[in-house]
Amino acid sequence: MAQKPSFFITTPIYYVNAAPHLGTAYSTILCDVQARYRRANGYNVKFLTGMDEHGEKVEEAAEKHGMTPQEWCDSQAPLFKGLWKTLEISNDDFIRTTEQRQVHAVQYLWERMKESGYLYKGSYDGWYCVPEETYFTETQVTKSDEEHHTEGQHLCPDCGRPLERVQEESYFFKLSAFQDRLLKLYDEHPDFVQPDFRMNEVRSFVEGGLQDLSVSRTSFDWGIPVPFDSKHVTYVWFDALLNYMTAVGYGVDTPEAKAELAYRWPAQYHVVGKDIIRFHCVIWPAMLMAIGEALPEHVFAHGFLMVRNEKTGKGEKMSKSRGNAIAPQDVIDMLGVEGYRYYFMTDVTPGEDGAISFSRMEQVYNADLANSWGNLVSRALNMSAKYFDGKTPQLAEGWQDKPNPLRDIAQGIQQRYAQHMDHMEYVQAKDVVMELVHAANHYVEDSAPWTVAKDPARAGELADIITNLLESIRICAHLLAPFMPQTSAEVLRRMNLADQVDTDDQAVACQWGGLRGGVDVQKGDALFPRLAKAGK
Ligand code: ME8
Repeated sequence: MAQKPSFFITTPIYYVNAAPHLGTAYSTILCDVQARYRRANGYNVKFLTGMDEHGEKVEEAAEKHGMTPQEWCDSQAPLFKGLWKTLEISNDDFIRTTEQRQVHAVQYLWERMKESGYLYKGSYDGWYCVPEETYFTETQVTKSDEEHHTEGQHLCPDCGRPLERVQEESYFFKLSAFQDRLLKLYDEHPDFVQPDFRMNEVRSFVEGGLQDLSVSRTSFDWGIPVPFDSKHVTYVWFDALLNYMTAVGYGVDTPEAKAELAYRWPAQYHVVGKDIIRFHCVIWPAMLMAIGEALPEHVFAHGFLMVRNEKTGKGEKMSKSRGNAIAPQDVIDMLGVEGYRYYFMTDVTPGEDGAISFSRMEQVYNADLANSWGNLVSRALNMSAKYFDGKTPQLAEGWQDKPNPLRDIAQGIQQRYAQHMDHMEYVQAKDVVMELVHAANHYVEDSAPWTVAKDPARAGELADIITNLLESIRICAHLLAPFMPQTSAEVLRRMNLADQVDTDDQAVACQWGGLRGGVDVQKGDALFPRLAKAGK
């Protein structure tokens, strides 16, 4: 049997300087929805996430907590893994950069880099931002100082926090040699960076000229040792970016690992926040070019979650220091996990910065989930149970060919939805599904089954109405499954269709006609009880 096509998708690996938060959860759920969607469409998915454990920032966090860096990282792993489990993240692997597989792969990379001729020893004298783990040149810093009128302490041009002066022996990666090749890559693969407006940002950065990159540190030791020069440890980003290949067997000399790498690499998607776009769209492809490896197909850079200030109506960057950070648990307490996933995936446009607020969460939850989707399911299942003796109606021969308004909307719905899902356009994909949900709710009103039920002569008509409703619900459950897996599974189970839950052919599953007639239905509890008022 032919092997399924591979779909390899990754989140950033998160620093363990702080617990996971709404932002990191956002990137992770974005990937999870895509991973689930691809599994339902016949792909053999590898969905990778993990933790970025080296570097000064993590070392400092450990010190602050009176632990060794390794103890600190070990203490944080359960927090990440726990939140991902709670949020129904279906990752197939969880990589930690302190694992032996990563140490091995990074050391293998050093040897390949040395052979490539793009590595040289020198000394770094410049600025370093520890919170961003990023180097800045004198010019970048001065320019930023002029703009922000800072005196005395130099501040990071990106995050505004104090910079560290670094003077140390270092290995350099000849990034400057890749300018033309990178520009060619962007020309030839305009969808390498998505959404497209982010590509312009990357291109103009590269057009402005590239500096060689310091890729080892000698002033501290929380990093992977350079195999041929033990005084040096690997710069945290040089280590971190490689995780994507480590997880699929890079540098391992066994037939299994080589086969895995050939099957999985290149990745289809690296999903990242806009803050780390340069690392993924400039440095990472240049590293891969240097060692002669294939480049990932797409880097998808999403915007930042902003908190809507209820007074001004404007979005503010969510941060602990502003006191406007929202903890994932607060949202889970209010919306439940499935409501949480639905809200962030369908109300925040992934490419752009998204303003979020508790009042908007409540609005979306009540309108889409409680009043529309949840209400539709409970009405239809209740009526089916009530009018058909606890069962779905018996299906008349050729029922699926009978014209009706819901069937019309359902025609080709999976294809319309897929056009958006393929490009992570989740808001638009949700709109395609909600059109059918809304139409089905209107259909209930228009066809008034409670009236039809009073007339025994109209029994056939009643069966048609309930059948059309249940069939629409079945299809919507399939299409909403990547967003709300538990709810969709529950809806299918209540209709005695548990065997359809893990379909790997969504297009077939969504064809009009998959309902089962004359089987028990369960009314069950309300899927999304209406929220009375904003939780906060
Ligand atoms: O940068 N809104 O890790 P990190 C949306 N270790 N997403 C947000 C966000 C917000 N307000 N805040 C953070 C690192 N994120 C490196 C990555 S990858 C080889 C190494 C998300 O813990 C977003 O995806 O600082 C951002 O890119 C990532 O968290 C940064 O996570």
